[in-house]
Amino acid sequence: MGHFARILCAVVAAAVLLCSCGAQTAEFSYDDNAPSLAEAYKDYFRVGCAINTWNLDNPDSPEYKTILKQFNTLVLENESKPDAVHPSEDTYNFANFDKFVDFCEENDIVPRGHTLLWHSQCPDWFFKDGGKEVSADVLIQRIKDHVTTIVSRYKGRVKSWDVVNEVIGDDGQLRYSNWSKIVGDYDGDGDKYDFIETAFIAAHEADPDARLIINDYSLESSSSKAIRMYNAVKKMLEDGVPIDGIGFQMHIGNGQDVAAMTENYQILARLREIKPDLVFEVTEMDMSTYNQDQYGNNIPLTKEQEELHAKTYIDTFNMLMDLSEEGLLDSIIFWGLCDGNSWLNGQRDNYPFLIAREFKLKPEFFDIIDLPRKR
Ligand code: 9MR
Repeated sequence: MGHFARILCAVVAAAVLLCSCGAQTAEFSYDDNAPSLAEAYKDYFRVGCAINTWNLDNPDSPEYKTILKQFNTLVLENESKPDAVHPSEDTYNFANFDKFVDFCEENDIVPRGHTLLWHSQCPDWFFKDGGKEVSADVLIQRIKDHVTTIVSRYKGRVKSWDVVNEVIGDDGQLRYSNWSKIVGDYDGDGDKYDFIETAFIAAHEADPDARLIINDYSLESSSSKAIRMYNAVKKMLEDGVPIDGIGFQMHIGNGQDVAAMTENYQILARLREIKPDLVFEVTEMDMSTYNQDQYGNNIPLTKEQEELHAKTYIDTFNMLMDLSEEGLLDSIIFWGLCDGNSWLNGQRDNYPFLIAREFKLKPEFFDIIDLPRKR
């Protein structure tokens, strides 16, 4: 090797060393030299998080810089739900949703819509008519108007919608809600999926290119719930309902059984026998780590718990990359920006994410960043 080539090799080696050291020494998720989750997983899936529009107010803030650095898909945590967008029959509030979609477009980020119909955070006016319970006919019309108005407004812009959220109950049956009770078996075909079908058909008519998702929790952790969802979606697909995919919320726990999750994903993957291009999205991921002493005081995680958290995340991300390689998954979303922003913090502190409070990077963040390169 000539003198010049040797110098060149040394310079390149030094630069590589500097870059990798820089990444490992990055302290915060918004640091210039911090590696990016979205970048690390670009060959597998988009990586996103749930935000609130106040996170977009200050371009110098850690949350704003973290969003741009780490994520390439986003969803609103609360501001695109029925109570926020459609508080009374004649009132739509689109200001925050508009601000969110504009921000995403300006920054090449894919926005999701969460959620068109839900039993929770849903105003009561939907179900009332002059003080009485509304009729099925009127409620069907209200569902159509609600879905059509919102989806048409963001036609071609919001690429993926949670059309309905949490319609399967914890008992494995269709959830009993005002929607299922009032609309009931409207078409007389023996099932009560009619409110769901109405919402999907209206969403598809409003934006034929949008991805329409049926979203729920515990699909990954409960085989009975996965089977119930399988049966419901199978019936609706056979009836021609335009469902494009399943949303797995993935509110999981430290030490979650990843082998069981893999099996539950495969139960729902069998829907591809009916719809070959059916997709999955991970829509609300977090990994809870409640930690209290016997007196109910918050205490820090032990080293063993932290290691278990890292291992469970590694196994989970390997499973998610497998699903991506099967062509089933192209988007995962964390339900919050960092530990301090999670809905799981209440009376008890929680540490569910890869990014800690104050946007500090945990060691497991780097494990997850390194994973795709190791496959
Ligand atoms: O994170 C949301 C929290 O701020 C709200 O108070 C709560 C109200 O129900 O909804 C939370 O988000 C939920 C999501 O919309 C649907 N799946 C479960 C999420 C966590 O509860």
